[in-house]
Amino acid sequence: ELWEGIRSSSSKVTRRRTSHGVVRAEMFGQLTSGLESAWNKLKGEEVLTKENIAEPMRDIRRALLEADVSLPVVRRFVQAVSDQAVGTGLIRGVRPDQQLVKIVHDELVRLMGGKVSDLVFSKSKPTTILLAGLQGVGKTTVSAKLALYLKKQGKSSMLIAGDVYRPAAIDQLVILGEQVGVPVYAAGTEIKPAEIAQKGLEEARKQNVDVVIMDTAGRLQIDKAMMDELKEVKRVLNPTEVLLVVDAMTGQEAAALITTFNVEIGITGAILSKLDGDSRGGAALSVKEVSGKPIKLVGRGERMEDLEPFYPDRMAGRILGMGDVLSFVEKAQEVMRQEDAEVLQKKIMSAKFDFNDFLKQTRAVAQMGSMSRIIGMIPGMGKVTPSQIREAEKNLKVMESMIEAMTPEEREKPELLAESPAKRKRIAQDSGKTEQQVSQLVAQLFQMRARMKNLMGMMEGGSIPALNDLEQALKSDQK
Ligand SMILES: Nc1nc2c(ncn2[C@@H]2O[C@H](COP(=O)(O)OP(=O)(O)OP(=O)(O)O)[C@@H](O)[C@H]2O)c(=O)[nH]1
Ligand SMILES: [Mg+2]
Repeated sequence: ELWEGIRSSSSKVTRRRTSHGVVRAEMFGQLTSGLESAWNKLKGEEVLTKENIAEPMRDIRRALLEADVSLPVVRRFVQAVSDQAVGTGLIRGVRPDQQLVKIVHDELVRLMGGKVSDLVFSKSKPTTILLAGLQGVGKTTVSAKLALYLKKQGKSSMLIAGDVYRPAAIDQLVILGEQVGVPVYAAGTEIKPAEIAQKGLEEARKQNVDVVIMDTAGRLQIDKAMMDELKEVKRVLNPTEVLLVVDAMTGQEAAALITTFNVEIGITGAILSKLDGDSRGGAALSVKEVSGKPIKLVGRGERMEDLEPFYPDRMAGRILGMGDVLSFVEKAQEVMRQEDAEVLQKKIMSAKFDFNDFLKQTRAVAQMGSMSRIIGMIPGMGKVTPSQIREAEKNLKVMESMIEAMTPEEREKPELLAESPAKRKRIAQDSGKTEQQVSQLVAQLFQMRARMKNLMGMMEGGSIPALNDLEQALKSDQK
């Protein structure tokens, strides 16, 4: 049964929580220090190698597993980090341990979904948000927090009290609603949640609020009754967002829970609560990778203000706790990128391929042996017939004779030929070829230039004016 695993683990969670009691460790403290030992092992190393990262990678693996990140996620993560560590050269001026910090950071960001995943708002009012989750995870608190969060963004909202199993739950929401100055729609406990949703929605439309947030009842474990109720509410509310509130302390179980809820009722994302508590990081790191659903918001305390978007990069930064190293490596990377760009620029400049280069190339080809040998070495070129090869070799000779008829200046500046039909005519006469053949050769050279630019990923505009004339000439030649 799909829920079995989660059922058995929820008791584990309770145990864990009671054993930790009220002691609140620094968020991710253990993970941070676990990772630290990885960098420390690289101090004094000159480069990153397969051998010298083995030990640090074991530390990273252990730190993640101890933080309760799910095993397949840890495996993929460690693999990705090792591949990059030995696959990418060291950034100049950056120590191997610093570079590894950066690689781990970037991979953590990717693991957590990369960018922040914003709440979605519907085009027509009201946007509806359905909150679900197990008992005590913080749904009711999050409802009010979210209303306040939206209020700060200038959006009005209304809370709907959908927990009909405890009158105290309704009171709790009413009190919190008052606290944040947001209306609460409550209809008592005698009516079905789906009906409450319906009526609440009507009321919200009447009051023209921007967002409706519905709180629902939590259960100790997932059960059919809960899922059926949520499905029913979902059908009526047609929510823009279905957010599952999960307790950060439950580690990778949170990710499994999100997967189950998503399969059962379909959710749009998660809210990770109690991240200020004794959370070891497993939930934050596993959710996206395991469930495919993003964490949209995080709760970081009991106050109404303690709700914020989930920023993967900030979270990774907090986990590593090495902001200075990260910004240093980023600066070094930026310098490298600039230098690379300059080198690339120069390459493109030098790809001012002229007829001398053209000749050099054709002669190099001749030196390497006959065309047939070379073509034979190119994969997929096996079907070229001997007569086609002879044809190609003949073409090369034709080209050579035309280039030989050019003045040194014309060879260096093919534009001169592109612009001047008279010059092309002279070359044709001197080399004993037709004007069309000369035009074709010139066009070919410009095509090669363009292709080179293309190859270097630089096709930024820059059409060659002279080429237009040449194209005209080619057309009239052909006539
Ligand atoms: N430290 C901390 N406590 C939180 C956070 N969010 C909620 N809580 C506390 O967790 C407890 C349960 O919160 P509720 O909002 O009542 O949880 P719930 O999911 O509505 O619970 P049920 O309705 O009983 O299922 C309360 O004491 C909250 O103050 C958080 O981000 N950090
Ligand atoms: Mg509640």
